[in-house]
Amino acid sequence: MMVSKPKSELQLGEEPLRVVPTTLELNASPSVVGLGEEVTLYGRLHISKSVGDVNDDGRVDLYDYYMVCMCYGWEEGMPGYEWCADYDIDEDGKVDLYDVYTVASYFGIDVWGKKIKIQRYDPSTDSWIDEFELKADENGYFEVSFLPPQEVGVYYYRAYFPGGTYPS
Ligand SMILES: [Ca+2]
Ligand SMILES: [Ca+2]
Repeated sequence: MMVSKPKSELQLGEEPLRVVPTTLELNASPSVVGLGEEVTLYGRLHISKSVGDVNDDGRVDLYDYYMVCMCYGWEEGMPGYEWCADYDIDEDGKVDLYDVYTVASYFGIDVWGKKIKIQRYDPSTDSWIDEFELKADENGYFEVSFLPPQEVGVYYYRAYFPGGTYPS
């Protein structure tokens, strides 16, 4: 009988995060498997909004840039400003060059394009080793099925999301 136990743990990158995954869940099914049986690790990545991601879809792309440019010059009190308020990124009451610049400087962030690493704990070296790399779908779900090591034991896995880095 082999025991495979999941461990859900979130590690953030060393750089200050600009795209912040708020939680990363990891589950295993089944959590106890016999020799030769597959186990499925699955989970979900929840992210918080990145600066400049005005429509909150995890990407700072042309859409965000276009929307801010569409509202360029609009100020509080002008007719239709309510519609543009979401694009006033620094919330100073006007959509101006600063807001356009902010989107431009975060342009290219794509949290769904980032790979989630599934790592296994190696007690002999007291470290986590990479087992799989996968991407979450547009709703944040990810899943991988595999054959665990063919030795009786307890295995710990975690999902690791490399911290958001600023596109250079
Ligand atoms: Ca977006
Ligand atoms: Ca503004």
